Amino acid sequence: MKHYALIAAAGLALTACSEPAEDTATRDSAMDHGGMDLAAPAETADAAAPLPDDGIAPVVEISDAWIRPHPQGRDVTAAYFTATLAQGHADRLIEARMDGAGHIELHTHTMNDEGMMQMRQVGPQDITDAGALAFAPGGLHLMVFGMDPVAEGDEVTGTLVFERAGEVAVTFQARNTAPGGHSGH
Ligand SMILES: [Cu+2]
Repeated sequence: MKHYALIAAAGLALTACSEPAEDTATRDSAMDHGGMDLAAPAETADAAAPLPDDGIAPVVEISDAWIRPHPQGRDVTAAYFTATLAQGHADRLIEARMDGAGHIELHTHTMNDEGMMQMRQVGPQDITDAGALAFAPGGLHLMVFGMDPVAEGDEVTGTLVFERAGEVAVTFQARNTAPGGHSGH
């Protein structure tokens, strides 16, 4: 258990971003997004690789779109969804927008060299017909900045922008747990 302290610190880092439910005692100080342990974006060699052109226009379907209610007094939260290709073989999520939000970044959680979970901003995310592109707690998430607080039960409309499929309208349900009985990892 020699990594216990690091794991505890990682918990705070998560709290600072997208997992605010764990530790209410430290939430208020830790939710300052500017103070979180946010790693610099990594170089992604294939980020600009062209999508294979098979002549089939992709159609993207979105399910299980949800957004965490804002922690009290904060304007940063996380949102999640599952994207699948109903038609076509490859596409790429390049941007997310949400009504009332200042801006939205694509983030993920990764383990750093010291074994701590860190958030970092990532570039466009590819989706293929081999499986769903899942934004879920503990991994990829939309980091939503500057939005008026939402509460459980609210709905927030938004748009996911794909390189080929274009703009896909999405309604995010404000809720504290993932829909469909899936718990976070
Ligand atoms: Cu984040």
